[in-house]
Amino acid sequence: MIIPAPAVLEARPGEPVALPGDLDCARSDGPAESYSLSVSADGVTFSAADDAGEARGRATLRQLGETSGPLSIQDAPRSAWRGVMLDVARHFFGVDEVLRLLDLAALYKLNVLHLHLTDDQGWRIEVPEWPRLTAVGAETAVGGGAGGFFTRADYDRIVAHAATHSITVVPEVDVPGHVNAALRAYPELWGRDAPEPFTTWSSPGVSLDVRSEIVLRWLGDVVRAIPGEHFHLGGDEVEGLAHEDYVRFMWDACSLVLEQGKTPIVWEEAGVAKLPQGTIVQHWSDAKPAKAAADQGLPLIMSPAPHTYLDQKYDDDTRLGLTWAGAVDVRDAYDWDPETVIDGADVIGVEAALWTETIETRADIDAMVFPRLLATAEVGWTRHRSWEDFRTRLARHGELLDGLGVGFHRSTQVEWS
Ligand code: TNX
Repeated sequence: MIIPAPAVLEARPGEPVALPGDLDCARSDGPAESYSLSVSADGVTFSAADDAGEARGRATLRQLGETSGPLSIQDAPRSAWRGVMLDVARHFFGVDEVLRLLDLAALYKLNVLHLHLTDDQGWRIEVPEWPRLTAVGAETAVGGGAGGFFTRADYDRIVAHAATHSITVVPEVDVPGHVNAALRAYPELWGRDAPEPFTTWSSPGVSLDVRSEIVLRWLGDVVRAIPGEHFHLGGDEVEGLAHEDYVRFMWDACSLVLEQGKTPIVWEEAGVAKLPQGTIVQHWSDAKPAKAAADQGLPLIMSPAPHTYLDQKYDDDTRLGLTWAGAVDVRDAYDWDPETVIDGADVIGVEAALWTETIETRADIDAMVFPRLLATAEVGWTRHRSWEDFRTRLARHGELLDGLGVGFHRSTQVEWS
């Protein structure tokens, strides 16, 4: 039997065959991230096109457990971008929490961790030339908590651990809005007195003074200080800037990132601006600017809130989370097609997003991320999908997640075993 494996596997029936934990992997031809796995009474063979394919194959083996029935899998992802975003700005989560999330994301073959590193409520990454960003900007969080930040060594540890799973880390520094923490540290970035700390939900609507020459110099230092192939510039929910200033700034900021040899990413709002080719746009809520980006020929990452926002409640009884995008239960997270959301878009993949206005602890993360992230992972991994089939497979993954100490949400849409 040849099966393209789903992201969420079930063991196949048949005579059990032991799966060695330290199976060697050969290199073979095939698309990026592809692998082949064959299990029969004669033994187990495993090959992959590249390191990432080997990592995806090992994820499959881990899901299968110690034994399996006979199977022959030839597997490759549908989408090149399969991400999860963690907002460490509203509430800070340290290196251990991030490494744990990476391990869990890898088990379901995700390949991108997007860290939302800055927002009104906190600045979470060290920038050597601008020390007050962390000395002052990191000391706040939603609810008045202690805040915190990643040193460069911390960030390097995250990137190195992600690399062991062939996962790419994408840093986001949100500009020109969502910058209250940065303005407290360096009020010259808006040319007024330092604002009061902002520690509730939503946003005070402050913005950089994008006409000031200091701003692009500052941004250049920030982009240079954070390693990575990509740099996410935010660009969402900007208030108090003239349209012409906003669009010119987004062009300039994307160009600056490109000049540093990195790929710029922006939230969909920036699609109203003319953006340099090479920029990636992330859809989350409003089809109109996303479509404007697609019409410029720019590729899209799909994070539509009603399907991928992990900070939205599952249903009326969910203790945590927001409700502005409506309830997002497991079926909502699974039963949608990224290619039909924005007409004519070049969709490079999907990303689920955990905003953390209401999220404070590991238990909170677990309850909101799992099991919905498994649904997004499968949407990104394969076109061969059926909700009924998924919910049956997912039921058995409850045991796997339990065994890993993941306090997932027992959605009533799944008959957990
Ligand atoms: C909208 S999604 C935001 C975030 C909030 C989130 C809450 C996006 C680009 N902006 O700042 O945290 O809603 O659901």
